[in-house]
Amino acid sequence: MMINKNSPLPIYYQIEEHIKDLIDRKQLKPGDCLPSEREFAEQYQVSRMTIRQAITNLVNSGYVYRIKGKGTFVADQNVIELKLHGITSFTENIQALGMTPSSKIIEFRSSLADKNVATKLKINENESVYEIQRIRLANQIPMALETSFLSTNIVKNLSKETAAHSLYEYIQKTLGLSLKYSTQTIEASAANKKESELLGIKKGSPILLMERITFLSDDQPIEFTKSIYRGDRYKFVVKIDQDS
Ligand code: 16G
Repeated sequence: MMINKNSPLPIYYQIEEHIKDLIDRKQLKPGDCLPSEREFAEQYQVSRMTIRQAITNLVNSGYVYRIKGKGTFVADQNVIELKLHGITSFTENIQALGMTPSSKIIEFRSSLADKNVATKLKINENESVYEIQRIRLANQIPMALETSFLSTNIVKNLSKETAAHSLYEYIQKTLGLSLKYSTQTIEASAANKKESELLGIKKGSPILLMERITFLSDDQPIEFTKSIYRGDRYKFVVKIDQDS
């Protein structure tokens, strides 16, 4: 692509528009990694500062996102419509939409339940729990950050490999437990620095904060999850019955 250095349009803007064009025409597809700043600078014969400005603007407009230490990727512009009736896992939801789910484990450990976690799981304070924090991705794009607490007495022998795959599949298929119902709250918030970095969004971006407790048929809580979902990616659908 030719950059017109005599144009009244700033060079970073011309580059920005060119990359947008490649994304809109699907020459760069969601999940694709962009060339590095250095490569771009060589390609366009401009400084790395100029490239950085163009990419920062693309990040801010949601066209691309950065993952620390990895690079810059083309964002999927799709918004996920998630039905809130029925207990479905992240893995199932993403697969049902024809996308590929994956997880990046930030934390996997057994710890002692603090007061809040103990109350939510109806166990004693300082009882042992699994604490799992995962970035949940769809087609390699970070969608949510989930922190789950599960009692080690009920969910036995949980491994990091299992957590990297599907927790609900393990609970239901391997342990043979059936999930009966969940209670869930949803509230609006803004991403802090750490959350924005993990999710590849701008600090202060809208997020949805969710807390879910899932119960077995004997009203025993099995999981307490605090989640952060990207506000630009999720839309929730609720079925409302006349007589409920
Ligand atoms: C959903 C649940 C989460 C659960 C996860 C299990 C919310 C809002 N929803 O995302 O509590 O831990 O599914 O998914 O938190 P997995 O079976 O794919 O691990």
